[in-house]
Amino acid sequence: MTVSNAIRKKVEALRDQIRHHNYRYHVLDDPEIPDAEYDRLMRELQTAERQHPELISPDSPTQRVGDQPVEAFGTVDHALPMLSLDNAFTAEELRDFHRRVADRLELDSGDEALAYAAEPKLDGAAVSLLYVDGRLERGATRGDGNTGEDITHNVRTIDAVPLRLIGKGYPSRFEVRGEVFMPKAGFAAYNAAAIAAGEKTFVNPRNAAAGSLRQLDPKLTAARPLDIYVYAVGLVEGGELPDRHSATLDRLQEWGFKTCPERRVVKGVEGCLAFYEDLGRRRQSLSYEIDGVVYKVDSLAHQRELGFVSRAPRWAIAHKFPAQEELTVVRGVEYQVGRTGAVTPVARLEPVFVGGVTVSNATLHNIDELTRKDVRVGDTVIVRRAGDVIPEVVSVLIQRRPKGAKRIRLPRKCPVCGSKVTREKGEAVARCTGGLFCAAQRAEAIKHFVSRRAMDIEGLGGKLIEQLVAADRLKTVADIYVLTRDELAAMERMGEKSAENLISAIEQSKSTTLARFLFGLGIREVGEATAASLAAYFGNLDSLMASTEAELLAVSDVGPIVASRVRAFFDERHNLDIVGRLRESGVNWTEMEPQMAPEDGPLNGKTFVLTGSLASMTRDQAKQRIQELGGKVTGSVSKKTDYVVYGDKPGSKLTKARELDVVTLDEPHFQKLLKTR
Ligand code: D41
Repeated sequence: MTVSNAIRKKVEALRDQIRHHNYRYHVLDDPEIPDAEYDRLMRELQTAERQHPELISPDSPTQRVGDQPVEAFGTVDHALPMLSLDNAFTAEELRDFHRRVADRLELDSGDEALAYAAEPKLDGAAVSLLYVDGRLERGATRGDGNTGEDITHNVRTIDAVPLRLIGKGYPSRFEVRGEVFMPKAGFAAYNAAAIAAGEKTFVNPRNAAAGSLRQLDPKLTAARPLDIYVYAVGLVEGGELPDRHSATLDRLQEWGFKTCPERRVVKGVEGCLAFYEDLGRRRQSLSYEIDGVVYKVDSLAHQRELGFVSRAPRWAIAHKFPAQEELTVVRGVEYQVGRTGAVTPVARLEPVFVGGVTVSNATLHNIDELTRKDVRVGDTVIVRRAGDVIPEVVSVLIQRRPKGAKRIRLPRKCPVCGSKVTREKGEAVARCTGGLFCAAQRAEAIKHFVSRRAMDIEGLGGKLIEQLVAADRLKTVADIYVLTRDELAAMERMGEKSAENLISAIEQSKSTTLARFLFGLGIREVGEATAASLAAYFGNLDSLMASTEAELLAVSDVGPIVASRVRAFFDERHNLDIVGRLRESGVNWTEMEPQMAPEDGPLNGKTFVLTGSLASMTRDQAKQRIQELGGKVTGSVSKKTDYVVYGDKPGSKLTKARELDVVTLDEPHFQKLLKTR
């Protein structure tokens, strides 16, 4: 039975529609229709193809994961070799590169007019995609640059790889090159699922991308969250491409390929350096991992004139960021005891320069992590320090493990106070049961109390607190207010002057707010936002201390766990003593009208997170404005966050917000929100 022309036409029209929406979604990042509508179109096409299997063609949008597993990878000879890139690690090396380029082109080396195409250097796997008459014919890995592996069955499963090009004017046969990568969010989700399933995790997104492409069964690749940005063309037959690299990428984008949205054309070496600085600052907030910037002489005529040496073009260079991962050796594993008694394993390392600083300690997070990674003394490990996050041990190089290296176990007793260490069922965290008997917990509790967002006592630093705790001068936070000038001046590295300054800082801290005071007490589960809610709701400390769990539950932001923690804290005689002594010492705040009734501001029920610095107000001012309007400000982004407000140099919170699809507001939009409400 032959299929009528009408059906044939209808199926083709559906495919064109779907390709168009793929393009809007993947390439332009600007979908026209909701996902549900897209799904409906896909189902309609699937149904039609099921009824008329003879209409199925490999470039149909339904045919991404149709392929059977392959037995082995075929090899592919690259018609034009896939070149490698030279590296520059410093601005000086980049200037040398520019000078060489200018000299060869017989331009003035001070010439700042030379245009470079600048783009992030993605940390993924390089691939080549061959298109014949607009259809994906073959995908290959880079391999050694001359010969790669045939991974057609796998690249087809990547949604962002067009199976059929759109638009007009593409060459009849040409090869597009790019980087397949796993975005940070997908990488984290993949690893979390792998841990939960007891499977192997990927050490970094590059291995994740490369490993995913080297699957014999395309279904496995299809389940990996892969993406691609294309950055070059190889062989081109039966058509012409523009005479500039940047314009070529623009054309590729029109035909349905994704190119990196961060790419720019810059002028001269200074333009390159400015791009590098800017991207370096924003690196953390990008949704994918990059390890530097690539600059390419934009003019193809110039590229031809420059040619290449051995395997690398003379017209391009990779300018690397400082490595975020390095190898080093574990000298020992120790346990740190935090404010709440949490016992955290910390690796003491052979010092190593990573992410721009020298690192000699790295967290192992908790016992489960330590067990899973099986870190042992003497092991060679990968340490990672990304942005301003705490350095961590990523993994062990098992093959370099010295003989006889022993497994590390959770201590049964607290290394600081000797109390029992326990671990509750289902909890990853082990805790010292010593409470305020434990000097570590005491010192941490005091550090928290004096910290900037709590009582804000400048000059009472961590080292000094530890000394004072060890000397038994500080047993609880209440002892801070009986410290004397002479006593302080006698401590190590303290002079008369600094002792005096500290005494006056302590004096000044007495005038505070109830919210800061509550936060400073370090009640478990009571962070800054909860402390502020409690303070606003009750208005004064006595009502709060007298409240029942049921009353506490009426406070926005307070659930059963928080309510029981708060109640338990104030049921403890010892804590009441401390609070009483603090008040007697003169710690005070202005009592407020209790709100009691649920707040009703225009931002009522909305949760905000702030990141980066705003130009028009301080963070505290922003926070106050939000709270005045009934909103809440918390410290970390979760699915419950309504808005992330970002200013200059935002941190990883912005990345997180984008990953979780939380609404982000820049300063003008934030201002607007404050005003229109
Ligand atoms: O983002 C990348 N990893 C990237 C790699 C990029 N943006 N551009 C690249 N350009 C080239 C040339 C200049 C040779 C076309 C590259 C690579 N090569 C490359 N990737 C792996 C080896 C070389």
